[in-house]
Amino acid sequence: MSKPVRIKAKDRVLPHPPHRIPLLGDLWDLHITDSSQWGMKGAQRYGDIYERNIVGVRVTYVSDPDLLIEINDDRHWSKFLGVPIRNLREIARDGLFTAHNSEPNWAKAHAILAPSFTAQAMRGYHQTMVEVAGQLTSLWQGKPSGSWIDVSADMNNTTLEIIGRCAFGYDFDSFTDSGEHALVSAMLRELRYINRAAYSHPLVEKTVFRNQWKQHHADVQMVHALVDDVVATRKVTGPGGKGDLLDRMLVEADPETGELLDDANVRNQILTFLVAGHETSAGALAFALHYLSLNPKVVEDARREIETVWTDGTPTFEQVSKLRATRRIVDETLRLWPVAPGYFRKANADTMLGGQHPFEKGEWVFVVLLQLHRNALWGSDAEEFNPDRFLPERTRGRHPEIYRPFGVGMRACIGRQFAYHEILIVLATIIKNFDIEPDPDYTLQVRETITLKPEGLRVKLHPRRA
Ligand code: MNH
Repeated sequence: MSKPVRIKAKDRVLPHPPHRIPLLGDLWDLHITDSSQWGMKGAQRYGDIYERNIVGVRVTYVSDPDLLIEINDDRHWSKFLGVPIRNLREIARDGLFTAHNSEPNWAKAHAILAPSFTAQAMRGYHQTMVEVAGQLTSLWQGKPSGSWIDVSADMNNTTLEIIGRCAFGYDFDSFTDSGEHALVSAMLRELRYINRAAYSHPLVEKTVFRNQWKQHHADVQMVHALVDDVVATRKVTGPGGKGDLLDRMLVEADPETGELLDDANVRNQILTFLVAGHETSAGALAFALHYLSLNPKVVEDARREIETVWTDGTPTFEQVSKLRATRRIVDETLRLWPVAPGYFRKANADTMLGGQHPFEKGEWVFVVLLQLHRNALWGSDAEEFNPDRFLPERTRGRHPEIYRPFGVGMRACIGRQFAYHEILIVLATIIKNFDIEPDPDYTLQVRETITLKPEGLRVKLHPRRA
């Protein structure tokens, strides 16, 4: 009989950057402002499983699709709140995205909210999405043909309007020149702060960055108070009219316990949707416009289909899922630039990953989606933008773990259908109404603020005749 394998973290030997030094480890090789892209480059140098040791903390990077068969299985590995996500808890506390599996509010909120995020539930948000896409179109059509468009800014406004209205009936009035809404300014300032201070120490924050730190705490309080106020008002006035997520959260009970979400948790969920459902979709749209500006042939194919499907100029609910070519553009964009560039998982028990890498219970890995999506299984042209990869005949038989832009398992993105529905509507509306001209001087530069976005991207738009 063979002896059971002993799992000892110290027996785990993985490739790592050269010149590892005592105590500090690979600290010299830590990149804070582009950590995911650096994680991808590391995989290209050291392999699909490697590590960096940061002052004794071992960070394991995984992008091997076969290892992901184990890691993506909730029975063996589960969601871990890595530093960037843990820091978001200051805003969203035990909201869906930032809750530990063990917190009772996760299962409760998931059960209450899941029915509001099915493909069919998108009927309820469809009209709002079409309206916002229409407002964006009017804004752009009002500019002289050939005006420069700040892509990230306009996409952020678009998705913020959509999620604000669909989550809690809130109109941020982003498309007028009335200035940024106070809630938006505070929230964006918080996100920037959290991002900047991600690996800092409270003592440093309270001294060196004292003013920022105070502002941050004031912002957290202000944002919480503002949303609490909306919730309190809604409880008095009753349903908001169009039937948003807030309405549902105030009346839907957990099927297990019969309990409603408490008020603080309702607020945490609204902030979660604003944070998780805003810059992600906006980033996806911005990257898509970058590639479309460079690939007129892809635009043409998609446009032909849009014009056949949208018989009335704007889409009905059913017509959105018929936009196969636009959908392939979105899928290919999220392959190259999964705007949530990775996720963390921790071992539920001592385990021998792939039969050869020992991980003790609680040890964690970072899944490098950016590299997984460029794996050799995608072909030798994996770096190129080619929506045809997502033609049905080419996706059939694909490795099951080779494409995970929305994560996986019980903690996968609850907003996936929402994201597809809004992105398809907005992108198809743009393709239908505008020709997109690239900035010849632009080379793609990707900025990381937890999510990815194309830095400094601008395009010229030329309205098309109806
Ligand atoms: Mn989203 C979780 C990607 C749009 C709300 N989202 C996740 C995860 C990924 C992700 C990856 C899993 C993270 C992890 O395992 O730690 N999300 C995306 C992408 C887009 C996106 C690529 C758009 C493109 N997400 C949205 C939208 C919403 C949303 C839109 C809301 C309307 N996402 C969530 C929530 C979670 C999540 C909530 C957490 C779900 C849970 O843990 O129960």
